[in-house]
This record gives sequence, structure tokens and C-alpha cells, in this order.
Amino acid sequence: MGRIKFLHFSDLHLGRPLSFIKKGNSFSFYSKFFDELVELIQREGISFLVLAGDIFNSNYIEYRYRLLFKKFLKSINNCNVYYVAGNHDEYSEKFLSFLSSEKNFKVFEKNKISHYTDNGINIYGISFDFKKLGENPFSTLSEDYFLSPAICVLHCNLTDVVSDEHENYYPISIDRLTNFKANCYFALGHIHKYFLKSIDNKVVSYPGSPIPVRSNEVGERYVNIVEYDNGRFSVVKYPVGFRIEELEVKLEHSYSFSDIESILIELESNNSYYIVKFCGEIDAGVYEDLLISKMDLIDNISNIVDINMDNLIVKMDFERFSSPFLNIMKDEFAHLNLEINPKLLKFIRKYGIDIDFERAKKNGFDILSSRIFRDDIK
Ligand SMILES: [Mn+2]
Repeated sequence: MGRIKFLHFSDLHLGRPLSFIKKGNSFSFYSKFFDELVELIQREGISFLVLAGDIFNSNYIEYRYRLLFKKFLKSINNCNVYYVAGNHDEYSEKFLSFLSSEKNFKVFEKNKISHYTDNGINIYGISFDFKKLGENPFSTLSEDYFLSPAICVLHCNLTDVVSDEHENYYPISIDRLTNFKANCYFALGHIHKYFLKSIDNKVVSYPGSPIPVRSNEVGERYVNIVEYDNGRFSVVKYPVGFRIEELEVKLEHSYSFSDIESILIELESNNSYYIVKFCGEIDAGVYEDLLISKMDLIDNISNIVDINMDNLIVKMDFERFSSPFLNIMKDEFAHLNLEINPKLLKFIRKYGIDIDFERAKKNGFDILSSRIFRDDIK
């Protein structure tokens, strides 16, 4: 048996509406991911795939997503795909029946650990089961259970990896997993952040979500390309193309709206998706234009996911004109007592939203006066 490569990914959450993508074009993100994956599988000479659960967001995903996955299986029909269900795509024969005609799709059931053999390697796995969620099925196996190097596919929580966002399902420790005598690759799913630990020819890894399915899943996303050679596993953490980056863009008071448009348009030539966080100073009139055009900019610049204007300091250029009315307004605003609706205040505290009321008041004044005196300036 020669050197082979296989691909491990998990937590794709196919069918999930990616709510932070304002355009609502989640489907195209998933579709592009599969295009990229097919290309990668062919280029790298991948022999088979292991999918460690939460591949589907639920058993009720839209039809077009089911079709997308089925087309993916057909496009790699010389490659077997070994799948365990997670807590989102809970094991269901009824749901999976749409894939029953796909000969390269191999499912691990939830009742007991079973195995397949591919290219001479044994692949073990068991689907997640809500009825036994507190007990990892691998924890009761003897340390010499595997007679030869093995791949183990499992949707579970490593007790060594702390995550507030993921339930403690099928808990097991790294020590327990690395206690097996045979060399093993533990292809895990559930935690959305990349994790890799290699101890004594035992590899434990979460590739994480290959598409950011929550807005806090920023930064590079990965799948694992695992090389198996001479009884050993070695991993290449392979970046895939849909990372979201938080990008701080500092503005200056002298910038026109057209300058800001240019900054945003230039981002389109990059490969990342961006949450643009504006900071610095902005002219009150330009701020207003930006506020009005914000949704159009998000909709029409393909890789801008969101625009955040919370940290901008809005400035009105009072030197350029004078008006008795402006002075009265200024005075009125200085004495204005901002009262927050108690319900709103409760909400703000509950979610720990950081609002600088003094700045909000100042911005409000500058925007209002710019609206009134704009024509005067011109
Ligand atoms: Mn999960």
C-alpha cells in the first residue's frame, strides 16, 4: 500500500442562512465552496473524504441545498465519502434517503461503532446520538481495539478544548484518545475553530467550519489534507476561500463620499470578505451620504459583508459659515438632556452594548446642523 491522501472537513452547516451576509446570497457561498473543493480533490489526488458531522444544518434544509450536495457527490464519484451525523444533522434514514442512490456516500449509523476499509486503511465511526449524548462511544474501547492504523470519525466535544458555543456532546479527553496503541487519526467535528494536536503518532484535529456560519467566525477557514504513508498520518492545514476579515478603515475629515466609495471598490479585488469598520473623522454631510448609501454599497460590492459606522466621529465644519440660528441650536443642544427610554436602556445593558451617549449627542447635532445648513455651505 502506497502513500495516499484523504480530506477531512466538518461543520459545513449546509443550508444555513448566513444571516450576516446582507445580500442573502448564502447559497452561492456554499456552491462556490463545493466548486473549490472539487478542484482541490482533483489537484491533490485525494483518495477519499471523511465528513465529521453537522455537514447539513438540519434535516429540513431547502431542496436546492440537497441537490447541491448530491451533485457534489456525483462530481467526485471515484472518491468515497465517509460521513457521521452531528447534532445538527441528527442521524435519520428518512432524511438521508435522498442520497441512497449515491454509491460513494458511506454513512456510519448511530447504534454502534462500525468500520469501512478504503485503500487498506480502516475507517471507524459512529453518528451522534441525542439519547447517549453524555457518553462517548470510544471511551469504552480497550487500548488495543484497533489492530492497525485507523481513522476515527466522530462528532464530539474534546473536554480539553473549552467552548461556550458548543454543547458538551460525546465528551472525551485527548489523553483518552491518544491512549490507543495503534497509530490513529481522529477526524473530529463540532467545534468551529481549528484545532490540531499530535502526540506519539496519534493525531486529533478539528478543521473547524470551512464557511463562517456565525459572524464571529472571522479569519482563515480550513479543511485538512491528511497524508497517510508507512503507517503514519501527517496533516496539511489547507485554507479555503471564504474567510471574513474585520477591516478597520480610518477616515479623515477631508475625505469626500467619492473617496470613501473608491476605498470600498478597491477591496473588491481582494480574495477576502470584509466587515468594514470605519473609524476616524468624517464630515457630517459625507456621513449622511454614507448612511443613506450603506445598504446599496453592501449589496453592490460583492465581498463586503457589513459596514460598521459606530466608531466614526462626525464633524461639522463650522468655520466655513456662521449663522445666528446655528448658535442658538448649539446652545440648545448643549443643554439638551438626552433621556433614554427605560425599555431601550434595559436592552442596552442586557446585551452589554457600548454606547457613548455624549458622542451620540454630538454626532446628532452635527448631522442635524449639516442637514439644515448644507445649502448655506454651498
Ligand atoms: Mn455540532
